[in-house]
Amino acid sequence: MAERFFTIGMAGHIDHGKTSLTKALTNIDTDRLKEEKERNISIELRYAPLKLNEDFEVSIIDVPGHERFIRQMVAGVADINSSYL
Ligand SMILES: Nc1nc2c(ncn2[C@@H]2O[C@H](COP(=O)(O)OP(=O)(O)OP(=O)(O)O)[C@@H](O)[C@H]2O)c(=O)[nH]1
Ligand SMILES: [Mg+2]
Repeated sequence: MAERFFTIGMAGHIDHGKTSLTKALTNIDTDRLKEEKERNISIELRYAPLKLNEDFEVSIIDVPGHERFIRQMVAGVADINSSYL
């Protein structure tokens, strides 16, 4: 089991490549809904694990950027520990 865990909140402006960056890092497509595919937009928050080595794991939270889905965005980022900021 890894000894160090980090969380990355992939939050930001709509269409700025959050989901693309998540996919590039983890090979996980966090836009899985049919509507997300059709509109090329994130609607739900999703998690993508990234195990870097035996001791070091990252959990990426990819959240929507469109203001209409701000509740999903807040739900995703609200629990991120900000004490290191
Ligand atoms: N040219 C260019 N296009 C990019 C880049 N990153 C993403 N895109 C394109 O921009 C579009 C939106 O990318 P997404 O990764 O879905 O953007 P997002 O920030 O997750 O969008 P929302 O979750 O809807 O806020 C897609 O068509 C991507 O192919 C980049 O670095 N360069
Ligand atoms: Mg997205």
